[in-house]
Amino acid sequence: MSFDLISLGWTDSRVAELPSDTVPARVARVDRGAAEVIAADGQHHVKYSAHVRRAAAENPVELPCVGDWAAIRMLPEGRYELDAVLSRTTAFVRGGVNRVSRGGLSGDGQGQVLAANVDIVFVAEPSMHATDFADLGRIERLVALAWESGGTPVVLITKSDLFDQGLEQLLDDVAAAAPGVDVHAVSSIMGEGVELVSAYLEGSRTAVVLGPSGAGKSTLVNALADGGVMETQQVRAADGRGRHTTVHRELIPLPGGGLVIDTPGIRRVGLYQMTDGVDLVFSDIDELAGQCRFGDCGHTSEPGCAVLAALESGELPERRLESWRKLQREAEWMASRTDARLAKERVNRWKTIHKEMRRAYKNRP
Ligand SMILES: Nc1nc2c(ncn2[C@@H]2O[C@H](COP(=O)(O)OP(=O)(O)O)[C@@H](O)[C@H]2O)c(=O)[nH]1
Ligand SMILES: [Mg+2]
Ligand SMILES: [Zn+2]
Repeated sequence: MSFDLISLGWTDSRVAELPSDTVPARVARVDRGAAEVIAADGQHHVKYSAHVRRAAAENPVELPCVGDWAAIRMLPEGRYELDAVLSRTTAFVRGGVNRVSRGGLSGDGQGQVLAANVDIVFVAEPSMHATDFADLGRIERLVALAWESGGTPVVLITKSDLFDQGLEQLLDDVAAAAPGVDVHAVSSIMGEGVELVSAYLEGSRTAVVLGPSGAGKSTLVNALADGGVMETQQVRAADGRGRHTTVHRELIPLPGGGLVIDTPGIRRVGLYQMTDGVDLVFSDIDELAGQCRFGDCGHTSEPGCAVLAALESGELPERRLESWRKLQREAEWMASRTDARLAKERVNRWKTIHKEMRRAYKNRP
C-alpha cells in the first residue's frame, strides 16, 4: 500500500530539515524504543538511531511521539531506522510525569510529549456518564492544555442522545467555561454532529481526541472512520474477553481525509510550562482583573476588586474562580520546577567548564 504524503499532513516546508539519504514518515504509534511509521511506500516498524536514543535519554521531550514527522533512513539490510524527529509545529506536553519517583523526588519539571503536529484538539466530555454530568473543571483544564499545545481546541459534548432535557443550557455553560472555543453536541451512536466534527479535518488536518475514559472517544473515531478501526469499551461477545479499552495513542488516516489520534483516558494531566493557556481559558477573569483598582490585586479582599464584584453579582460563578485559582497555582508550581531543573543544568554546565579551565591551567607549559 502506498500513501500520499500530502494526505498525511506533509508540507514541503519540512523538506529542508530532512538529513541526506532519508525520507519523511509520520509516526502513527510508539512502543518502547520503536515506532510504527507511515511513509510514502507504506507502513514500517522502525527502531531509533543511536543519536535519537541519546537525545531522548537526556530529555524525554526528544522522544518520537505519535503525530511526529520523522526522517527515516534505509539500513544496508533493507530495514528503516528512525534517524531524526523533525521540528514540531505543535506539541501536546504532559508535565509532572515523574512526580512520584523512587527516590522520593517530586517532579523534575520535565515534560512528556503526548502528541505532536496536531491542528485540532477535540476535548470530549460526556453530557452524562454513569451518574455524573459534564465536568466543567475538566473541560477548562483540557482546553488550557490544548491552547498551550498550539492547536485549536474544540469541545465536544458526547452522548448527547442521553441528555435530551437541558442540553441547550449545558452547551451554554460549557461555552461560558471555554470562551472563544467552538462547542458541539455529538452522538456518535445516532450519527448526530459527526459530520460537523469531520469538517474540522478538511485539508488533511490532524486532530487528537482527549477526554476521560468512557467519554466515547473511540466510538467517535470509529464513526469518523466509517466504523471498525478502534475497539470500544463494549463487551465483545465473540471471544468473551470483556471490555477492551484504548491503550495506545494511535494516528489514524481517515478515508474521508484528515487524520485523528485516539487516546486512552488520561487520568491525570498536569500542566506543563503553562503560560498563555490558562489566561486564554479564563479570558473573562483576566479581563475583570484588568479592571481591579490595584494592579497587583490578589482578588481575595482588596477594595475595588472587579473579580470579587463579579462574583458577588453572580456574573462570575464561584466554581469558575476556584478552577482558575487551582490551575494557576498548578501552572506556577510546574514553572518553578522547570526553573529549578534549568538552574541545575546551568550549574552543572558551569562546573564542567570550571573543571576544564582548572585542568588547562594546571597543564600550562
Ligand atoms: N448513548 C451513547 N453511548 C455512547 C456514545 N458514544 C459512545 N458510547 C458508549 O460509551 C461507552 C464508552 O465508549 P468508548 O468509545 O469506548 O469510550 P472511550 O473510553 O472514550 O474511548 C461505550 O459503551 C459506548 O458504546 C453515544 O453517542 N451515545
Ligand atoms: Mg477508547
Ligand atoms: Zn481583584
